[in-house]
Amino acid sequence: EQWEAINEFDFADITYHHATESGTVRIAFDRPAVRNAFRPQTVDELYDALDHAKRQTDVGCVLLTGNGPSPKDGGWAFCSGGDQSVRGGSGYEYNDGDGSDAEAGEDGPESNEDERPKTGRLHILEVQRLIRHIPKPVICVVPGWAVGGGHSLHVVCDLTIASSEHAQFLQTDPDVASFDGGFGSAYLAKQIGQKKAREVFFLGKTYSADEAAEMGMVNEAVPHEDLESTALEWAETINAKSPTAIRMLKYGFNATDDGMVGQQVFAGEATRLAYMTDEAQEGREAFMDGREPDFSDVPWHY
Ligand code: 1HA
Repeated sequence: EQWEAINEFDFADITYHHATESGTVRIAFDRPAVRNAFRPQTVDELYDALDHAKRQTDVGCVLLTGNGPSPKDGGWAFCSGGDQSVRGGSGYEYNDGDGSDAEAGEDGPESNEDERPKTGRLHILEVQRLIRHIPKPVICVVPGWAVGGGHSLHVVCDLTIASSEHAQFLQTDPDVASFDGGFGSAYLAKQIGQKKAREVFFLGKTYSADEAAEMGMVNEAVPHEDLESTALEWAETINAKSPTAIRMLKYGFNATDDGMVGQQVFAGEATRLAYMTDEAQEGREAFMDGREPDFSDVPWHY
């Protein structure tokens, strides 16, 4: 078995695994009967898993995917976006025991009912930002539908690999009176061009994995049976490279589109590197010793 479950969480809507032979984790939507639509609990769990993966210093890459096929009809999905059955007046709402939470079991949402927000939530955008800022590549592995907010998640990931047979890319946001006016659309336009991105949202056509690769929003379409092994190989290739270089490159790619926050994240990493120099030691030690710092030996590099 190439995957080992990470058991310290009690997830109901996602699964979380560590590769046995490399520093890669696999986070998967696990609601295949609804094409892996996300409800608030799903988003909370996804955030926690990504945040955990972020903190693991032996993890280089994250695979984000969807489990399948559907037990109902055999259909495959990465994610079909927000669960429309729990969408209320101000966002997606926690659902109180009307049957739709039944699969969560005893330790599901009922157990922490008091902590659950009373207002609707749109916090998938926080997950988007985490994917964007996590200091390691996130590879989106698309085994089937990537739709609506699920499509936008693939857009935000660093790389996307898709099943030649089953992956389908579709933007339904305007059909359900929703709109991702951030990364889901504007960043997509950076990937595939303005005209094509407007087509994706305004016409709502369905694109195959090959078409999506041709457009430049998917890196590669591969046979379904090779999808996960190829993704794992990509991750292993990346994991063998310099962690600092990969991190600086990710933040370098982000910076131009992330404004001052992009600069801040990139600069934070530069600060970390600077703290490792003799110069930084001298600055700190001089302060602690109560003397003026002596930087006279430090070269003015050119
Ligand atoms: O835009 C945003 C946001 C923007 C800003 C800030 C936050 C945002 C957060 C979320 C979103 C969005 O995600 S809006 C877009 C929401 N998603 C959709 O509009 C997609 C709706 N689903 C579909 O169009 C289709 O189901 C499909 C293209 C994904 C698959 O079609 P297919 O293969 O024909 O299967 P289908 O029979 O339609 O679906 C299988 C089952 O999954 C159905 O349930 P069943 O009849 O078996 O009981 C279907 O109802 C269910 N299902 C699929 N997608 C969703 C869903 N149930 C709830 N929510 C879904 N999104």
